[in-house]
Amino acid sequence: MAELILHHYDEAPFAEKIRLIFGIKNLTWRSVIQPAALPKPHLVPLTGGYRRTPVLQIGADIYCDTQLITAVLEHAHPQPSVFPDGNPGLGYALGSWAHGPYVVTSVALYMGSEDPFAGAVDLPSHFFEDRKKMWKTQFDTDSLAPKLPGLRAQLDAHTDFINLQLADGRSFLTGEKPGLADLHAMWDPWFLYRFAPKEAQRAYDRFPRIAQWLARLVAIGQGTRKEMAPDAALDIARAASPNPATGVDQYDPLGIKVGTHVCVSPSDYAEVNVVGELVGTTVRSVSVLRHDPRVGEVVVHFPKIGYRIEVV
Ligand SMILES: N[C@@H](CCC(=O)N[C@@H](CS)C(=O)NCC(=O)O)C(=O)O
Repeated sequence: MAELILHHYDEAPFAEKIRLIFGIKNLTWRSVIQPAALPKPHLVPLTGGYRRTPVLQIGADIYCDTQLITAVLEHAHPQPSVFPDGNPGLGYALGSWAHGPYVVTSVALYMGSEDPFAGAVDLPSHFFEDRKKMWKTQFDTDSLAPKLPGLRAQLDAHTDFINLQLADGRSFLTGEKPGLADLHAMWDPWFLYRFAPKEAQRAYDRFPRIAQWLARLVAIGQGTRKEMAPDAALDIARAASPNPATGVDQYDPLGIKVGTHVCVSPSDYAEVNVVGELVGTTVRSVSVLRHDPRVGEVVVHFPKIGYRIEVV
């Protein structure tokens, strides 16, 4: 198998999920640092416009979104599993909670906080403006101030789910081993401690088990990480051929034939039309072939959940 190349930046909480999966599975991977805000000239040739973080590259196959990246890694490296309790369906389904209301609440708290640069994070100066635009389908940053108490109440109710799981003294949410449920749930404290420390203190100080659990997760480490220059990753894509196409899933309800031009876009935030030829679907994913002057032929894979797929 070609090397695992993760396009990310260190402050990205969604990327931390995948870095910790590398840690749980003790994998060796290449790290390509991409900018935290647009423009992303070394990412877009691979993805066709998708700008979110992280993206996993394996040769000329490009996997977008942590839902799909997790499934790819779990399939290729089943042990140790990210479902130590033997409940993969529940683990994946929890992503719809985490990536929706749970994450959006914390991001809105951060964007609405008085000093959204209070944390010791290394971010470009246009980061805030970039995120204001990116999150506009979920909330209007300029009118968040009066909503902060309500958002804090929402966050506390979500946090209580974590407390309920940890209440019996277990090390991780589903038992003594870490798994995807932990990675979904840790997003918000991991993010808020870095980006909005005062909000984090307010939310988590009274629950010592949260900080202890977070420390156990961070201690897993990232596996073996080796840096790679962005141009080298683009060269690897150009030199490689995508995996053979799988064709359309026999039960696929979309009714789109292989070879049809489609556009795929996130349907929640950071919408963008990634256009290509449909080469395959599975019950949970869609794959499109693109031709790019810098990287040649690449296949970009997306999960179906959270993405719109339309004929163009
Ligand atoms: N559903 C996506 C969400 C990814 C996401 O929103 N990532 C944040 C960073 S942690 C992002 O893309 N921010 C904008 C950017 O990096 O350009 C996933 O699970 O991968």
